[in-house]
Amino acid sequence: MSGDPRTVVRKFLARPQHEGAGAIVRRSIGRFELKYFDPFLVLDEFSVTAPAGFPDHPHRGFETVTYMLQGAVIHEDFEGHKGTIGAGDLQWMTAGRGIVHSEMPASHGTQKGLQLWINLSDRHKMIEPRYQEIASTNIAEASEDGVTVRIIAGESLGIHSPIYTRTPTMFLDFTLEPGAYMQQPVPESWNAFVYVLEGEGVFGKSRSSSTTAHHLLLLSPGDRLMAWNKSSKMLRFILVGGEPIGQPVVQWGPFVMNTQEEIDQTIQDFENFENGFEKARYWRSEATQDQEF
Ligand code: FJE
Ligand code: FE
Repeated sequence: MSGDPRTVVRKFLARPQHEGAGAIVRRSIGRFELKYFDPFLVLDEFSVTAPAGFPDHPHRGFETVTYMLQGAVIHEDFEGHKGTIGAGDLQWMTAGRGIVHSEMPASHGTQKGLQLWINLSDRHKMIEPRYQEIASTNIAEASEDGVTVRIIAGESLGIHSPIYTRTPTMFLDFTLEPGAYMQQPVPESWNAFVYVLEGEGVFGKSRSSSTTAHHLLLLSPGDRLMAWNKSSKMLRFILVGGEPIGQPVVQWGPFVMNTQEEIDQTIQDFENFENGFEKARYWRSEATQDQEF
């Protein structure tokens, strides 16, 4: 038996705003009008040009997914984990009980990407931090009838991503040639959205109006998404879905817990270098040291 296709229920344009140290983000999820789309806390399309960036800062209680679109960022954390995330590369970071890191441009020019924050359920908020990294060349890609999909998380066209998602999540990067049509199953009970990166597309119903870059579309319940490229240019968008956690969310900047008490405890842990923040006491990123305060 087949359910109903998903339709567009809300549409947001993500306008540029300042974040971090001189960085610019187009924030769709996580802004005032859309604080939380369970399990998603933040979706930023970011743009950084040196010396701007995201210098040393902590995280606890969720995952950050960084997917580069242009250029590269260097990340380094207080465990000594360091690397470059280049165009098309993926970093799936489970902050768990605590990470302190910096995310800075790797070279001259403008570096662009997407960063998605995925909440963790109460059982997983304090797990050990973990990274899953995939270089662009190793991200599985499938093509069919003018549709190309890069499988970041979840499954499409019979291909499974190796990424382990603590909170069940799918993350697909679609490119549709002019005239192409796609249909993608999405688990019925999940929350799902589309974020358009390039071109213009028609989503949900064939007769609906088209959507251009930097727009977020929240989708109704349903078992699949349909999309059309009726334009003469390439259409690129991401389709992301996740199983709702259904728990209270208390956020204080980079800390996301279930209760105010847990947030107070987290701030104390961070200030006292305890419960996962031990290594923050003497650590400064090389990127920050280089600035010689
Ligand atoms: C953060 C402000 C921030 N979006 N997109 C406050 F800017 C950040 C932060 C980021 C970020 C980093 C990258 Cl590489 C891409 C981003 C926000 O680092 F974590 C808090 N708390
Ligand atoms: Fe960060």
